[in-house]
Amino acid sequence: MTARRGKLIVFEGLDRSGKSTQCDRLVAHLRNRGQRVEHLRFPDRTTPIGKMINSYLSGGSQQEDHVIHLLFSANRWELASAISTLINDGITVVVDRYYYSGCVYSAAKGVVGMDLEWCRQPEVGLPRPDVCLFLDLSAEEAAKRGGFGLERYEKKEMQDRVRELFAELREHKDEADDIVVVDAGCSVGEVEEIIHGLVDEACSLADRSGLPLRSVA
Ligand code: T5A
Ligand code: NA
Repeated sequence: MTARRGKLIVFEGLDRSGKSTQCDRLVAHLRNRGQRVEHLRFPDRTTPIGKMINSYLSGGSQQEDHVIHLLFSANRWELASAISTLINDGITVVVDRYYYSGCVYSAAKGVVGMDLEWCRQPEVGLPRPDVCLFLDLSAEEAAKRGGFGLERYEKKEMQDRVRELFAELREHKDEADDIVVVDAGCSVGEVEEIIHGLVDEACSLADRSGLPLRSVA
């Protein structure tokens, strides 16, 4: 019998839905259970490309819309083979935002020709998650968790469009199978409990099927 591969678990959702909070908790929980886990986040602001993205998001520099879209995607491709290697070595990878954000935030800008389908193309071939936990929070609940920060996309009009496009992406034939919607409006502990159950289910399904790590199709 070959050793079990690690799993690719992604957190997505609107701003302030609790992605980073729940990522940290899941990583700690899996490590407590003795699993080997790597914690990643996109954008990864530490690489040269990530530094360009950080400067763009914080308003320190401008980028043409197609260019910044491709930089976000390139920032994932920089780590793609490392992610595959970790998973094939039996290490589970938990990721805070992934290509789903990549598609919807760029498409939300309304640039002619940059629709969801166009934005999705550079992501094809990336490691495909075993499960994407979409933390769903109403605009009202999100507003209670504090106002917008200073980063480029933290504006109401943009956020409303992002919300609509996430809903559209969840209907896409490939993403529909991978995305699980989690009600992120309850307490941190309650959301965490729900996530543990969903992660256990997705991981045991992957183990039972013996499916190798797939690619975004
Ligand atoms: N982007 C990203 C692109 O355009 N293209 C891409 O390809 C990618 C990957 C930066 C921006 O880049 C864009 C999207 C973004 O605009 P980021 O750095 O991930 O992305 O964004 P952040 O601003 O760091 O994260 P968010 O604002 O989205 O917040 P989180 O991580 O969802 O929420 P979290 O955990 O920090 O919690 C927010 C607050 O709520 C509280 C927390 O304590 C915190 O104060 N909280 C709760 N309160 C009550 N009940 C709960 N259940 C709570 N859970 C958390
Ligand atoms: Na975050």
